[in-house]
Amino acid sequence: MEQTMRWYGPNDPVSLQDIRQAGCTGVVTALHHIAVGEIWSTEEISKRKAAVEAAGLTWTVIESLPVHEDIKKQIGNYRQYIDNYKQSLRNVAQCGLKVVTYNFMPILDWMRTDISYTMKDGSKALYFEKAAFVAFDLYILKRPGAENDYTTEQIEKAKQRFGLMTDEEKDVLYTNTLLGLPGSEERFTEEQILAALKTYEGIDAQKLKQHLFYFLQQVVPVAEEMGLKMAIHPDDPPYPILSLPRVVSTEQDAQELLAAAPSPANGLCFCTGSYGVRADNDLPGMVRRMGEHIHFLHLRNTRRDEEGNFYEADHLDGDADMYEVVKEIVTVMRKRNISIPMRPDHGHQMLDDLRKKTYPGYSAIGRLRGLAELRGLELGISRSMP
Ligand code: DNO
Repeated sequence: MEQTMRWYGPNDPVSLQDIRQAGCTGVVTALHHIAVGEIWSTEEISKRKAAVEAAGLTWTVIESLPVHEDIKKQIGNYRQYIDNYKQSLRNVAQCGLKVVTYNFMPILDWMRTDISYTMKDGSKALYFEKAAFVAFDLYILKRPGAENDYTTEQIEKAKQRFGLMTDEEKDVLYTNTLLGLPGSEERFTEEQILAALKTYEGIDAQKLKQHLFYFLQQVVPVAEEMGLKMAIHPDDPPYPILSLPRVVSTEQDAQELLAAAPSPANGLCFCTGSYGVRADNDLPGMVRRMGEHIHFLHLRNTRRDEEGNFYEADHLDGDADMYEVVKEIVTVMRKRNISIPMRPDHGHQMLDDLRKKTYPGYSAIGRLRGLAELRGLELGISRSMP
């Protein structure tokens, strides 16, 4: 696998040099300063590329080229935004980039309730706690109709959980859920998110899928012509939240979207952490069956329980059998005769990271640990495979 780390750009407290010292040959990054929907110009892309290359690293994978909300809803200026997207694709290809990561999650990107969940060894992890999330939905956001989405037992647990929270904890929960994560492009107040949710009324999973397929049918031919690979990131967590449909959560979802615009350019960002939260996703089997279309890998592990809580475990220790997953990846790479770009997704805050402020999940040492373990795993597997 081609080893990379995500770099948020010049303001990222983790420097390009740190990333190089971790053993990466490249970074994945995005032009976060360009508003969603606007065209990425070749000047801006080249500037970022030069900065990366000056540090002795390469930039071939974009994460993310975000999809405007109007495209997901097919309202307003969505045709214009699709044209802009196509132009951005042409521009990034012209600058020599190869893979474009994006997602199709409505309004919000990934979601956690706690970004400093203390592990037994004192390191901090990201955590999704169901009762806290339900409490947020029912008692902080006060989303109309929210109670219909949960069982009586879940509501009871959330009520108890909320009753025990201090005001400060409530604030932190709100920040984590709606503001904290860099994946989300937008910053919401309660009123804004309620208004945004309203704009999805009438858009169910089937409709959102149609919109995704239409988008793919529009942009994939351009990507193919330009020699680019599109890589859709799955939903995180992989199920509907706040009544919003989510349509990239299972193997069937992935198979359908690949079939909707058949092309070598239409592919996946295979994120073991996101798909792996569902017990019904067979990760090694997914790599075996869809390996041709995996253009980018996020390797990370989670540990889930029956209540729907999950925390981000060490990379080799969680519900995903990382040995089996990497074995399948090595097989796919041999068959395709390529090295797929990979990043150790997220990492614990540990050692000196604990005294630093980095983007949640993107500490230097935690990711370095994940990367080192994954690199060793791959080497061991490929050396022992005939
Ligand atoms: C979280 C990330 C996601 C991802 C986007 C891709 O750590 O994996 O935010 O970048 O969903 O579009």
